[in-house]
Amino acid sequence: MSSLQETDAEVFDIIRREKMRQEYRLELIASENFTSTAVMEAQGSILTNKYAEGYPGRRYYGGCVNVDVIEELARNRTKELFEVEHANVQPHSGTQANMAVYFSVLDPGATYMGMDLAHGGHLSMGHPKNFSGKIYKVVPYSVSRENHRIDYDVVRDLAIKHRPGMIIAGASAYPRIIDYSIFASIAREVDAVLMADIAHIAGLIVAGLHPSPAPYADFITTTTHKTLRGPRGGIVMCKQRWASVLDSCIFPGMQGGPLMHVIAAKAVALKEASTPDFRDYQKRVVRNARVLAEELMNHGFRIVSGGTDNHLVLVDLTDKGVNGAQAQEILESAGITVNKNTIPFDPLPPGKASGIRIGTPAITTRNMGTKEMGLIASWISQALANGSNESVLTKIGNNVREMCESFPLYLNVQDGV
Ligand code: DSN
Repeated sequence: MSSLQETDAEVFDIIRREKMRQEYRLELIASENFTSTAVMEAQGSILTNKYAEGYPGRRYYGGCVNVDVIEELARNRTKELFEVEHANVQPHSGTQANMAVYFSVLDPGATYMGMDLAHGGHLSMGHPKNFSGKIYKVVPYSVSRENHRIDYDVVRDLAIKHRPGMIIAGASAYPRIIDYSIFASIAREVDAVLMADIAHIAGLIVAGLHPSPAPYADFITTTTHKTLRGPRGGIVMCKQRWASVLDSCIFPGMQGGPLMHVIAAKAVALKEASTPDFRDYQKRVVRNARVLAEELMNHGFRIVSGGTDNHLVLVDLTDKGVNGAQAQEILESAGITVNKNTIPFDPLPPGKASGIRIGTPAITTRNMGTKEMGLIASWISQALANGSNESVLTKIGNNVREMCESFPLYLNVQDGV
C-alpha cells in the first residue's frame, strides 16, 4: 500500500480517478500535455522541503548547496536551449512570468500593447479583472477580419498612435506563425520594449518549427507545461542588460521562496527537450494538428484562419447549431476533452463562445498519429451532430476508450503518483 493511500485514502482515490480520466479519455486541450515520469519524480521529490529565497550563491538561508546546483542547471539549460542571454526559472506560472516583465518595464498607469483577449490573447494581457488590466492601460490589437491573422500594419498604426512602453507578441489561441522581426521593427520605431510570450509554442520553437523571438525580443516568457512538456510553471528569459532588474522584480519583488522541486523538474524537462526525440515529437504535434484541421474541414467545419501552422486548431461553430460551451459539454459526454473558445469577432461572450480550441500536444505524446486524427475528427463531427442522443455519445465514448487503450499512458506508474 502506498503511504498516501495509508495516510489519506480520500486524496489517493481522487488522484487514481484522475489518472483513469487521463488514461481513457482524449485530451485535446491545446495547453495541456503529459509529462514524463522522470519530470514527475523530480517534482515529487524531497526538494519540496527546502527554502531558498534569493538566487544561487546569494540565498537568505543556509543549506542551499544542492538546490543552488539545481537552479544553475535549470538556468543554463534554458539559456542553451533557447539561445538567450539570461534566464530566471523561479516564476510559479506563466502569468507570474508575465507580471515579472511588466514590473521590470512599466510604471503603474503606463501603456502597453497586447493581443486582444477575444482574438487569441491571454488573461494576463489586459483582462480588466486581472492585474494586467487593472494596473496598466492596455491597447489591444486584433486579427484581420479577412484572414484572421495579425495585421501588422494595424499594430504599427496603433503603436505610433499610443506610444506604448511595451509591446507583447504572443497568444493563447492563435493558430498561425508570429513574425517577431516585424514586431521588433515596430517596437524599435516607437521605442518600446518587445516581450514575446511563447507559452504555447515553446516546444515548437526549440524544435525549429516556429521562428524564435530570441534575436529580437528584450524579454521572452513561457510556461513549462504546454508544448514544452515539463512541470506546471513559468520561466522568463531576457537580454543581459535587463537581467538584474528582472531578477529583483521576481525576488524580492513578487515571490518568496522558489519551488525548488518544480525547478528541478523544469531542469529535467529542459534536458528532455534538447533531444532528437523531442524534435521528432514536435514535428508529429504539428503534422497531427494540420491533419486534424483538414479532416474537420472535410466534415464541414469552418476553421479559423483556414488551417493551422502550429499545435492548435480553432473551430468556428457558428453554423453548427451549438455554441462553444455546449460543444465542450457534448464532447465531454463522449470522452473528448476540449475547451470552449471565442473566435475572432465573436458575437457571444467568453462564457458561451462560438468556438472550441483543439490541440494535439497531449495525444501526440501518447503516440497517436494521422490515422487517429481522422477518427477523432469524425467522432467530433458525429458527437456535435447528435448532442442529445445519449446512445451515440456513449458509443463514441466506447470508441475513444478503446483507442486510448491502444496508446497506454501511465498505467505502469504506481497509483498515487
Ligand atoms: N490557460 C492557458 C491556456 O489554456 O492557453 C494559458 O495560460
